[in-house]
Amino acid sequence: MAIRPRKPPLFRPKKPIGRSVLKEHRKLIEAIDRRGVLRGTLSLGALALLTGCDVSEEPAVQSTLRAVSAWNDGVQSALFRKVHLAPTFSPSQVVKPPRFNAYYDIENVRPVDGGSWQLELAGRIADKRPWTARQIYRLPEQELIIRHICVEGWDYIGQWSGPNLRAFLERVGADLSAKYVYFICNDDYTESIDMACALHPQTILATKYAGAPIADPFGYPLRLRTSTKLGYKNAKWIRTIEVTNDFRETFWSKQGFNWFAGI
Ligand SMILES: Nc1nc2c(c(=O)[nH]1)N[C@H]1C(S)=C(S)[C@@H](COP(=O)(O)O)O[C@H]1N2
Ligand SMILES: [Mo]
Repeated sequence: MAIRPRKPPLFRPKKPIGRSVLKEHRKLIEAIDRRGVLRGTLSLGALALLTGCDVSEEPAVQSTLRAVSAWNDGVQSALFRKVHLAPTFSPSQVVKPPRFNAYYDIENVRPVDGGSWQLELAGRIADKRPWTARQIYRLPEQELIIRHICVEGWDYIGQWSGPNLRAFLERVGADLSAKYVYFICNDDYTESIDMACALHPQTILATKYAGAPIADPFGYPLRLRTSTKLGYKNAKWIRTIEVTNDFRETFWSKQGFNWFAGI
């Protein structure tokens, strides 16, 4: 699928991604190269995604996006099966507060009332009883200190914790052989991930940032944090989780951005 944004470029990069991203992903880049996936223009784009090189220029961001899309989803899935762990960092590197982004400005965030909020479950899940925030916050937590990479060309290291998504899906009797996990959000944003990403050991339903409940702009009471996808796959203010075999376009994929958006 080629990227054809219907509107003028939405993203205006503010800060180039550091060279360290290149170092962190060197092994992965080499692994991909060995299998001959990166060729010609594709290699430039794919490397740009993983390295963040040259994404300080808007045309470069666009070409990166185009290349990401050209990077066949099936190939990406095949690579993923090797289970690459994303690099993790130390607490001293964590940016506080996290850096905000949404398809609207921070002033327009509508906070979710954690007291009345419920997580709804849909699709191929045996136990669809809704969850309160209190119930979710009582589940065992996993902490991830990982880099968030937005296609706008900026990144930051964040410290997220909350229940492991795989453990949660197992607990509610989700069909783990289904293809997709969808997230419908309180702001009517939608995102979905492939099941391999949902089951990845570094994918969590985040409830906390730097040890405290996530603040309103960053997805309170519940958001996704996956270490293997671009920023926009990390749905904030989750209202419904659905497990399904049906592919549906999501908020950004409808606008031409790559649906897979990761490794
Ligand atoms: N519900 C919802 N989730 C969302 C978005 C959004 O607009 N609505 N924006 C996405 C984008 S583009 C990014 S980069 C990250 C930003 O997360 P942060 O504000 O915690 O850094 O959230 C993602 N999740
Ligand atoms: Mo983003």
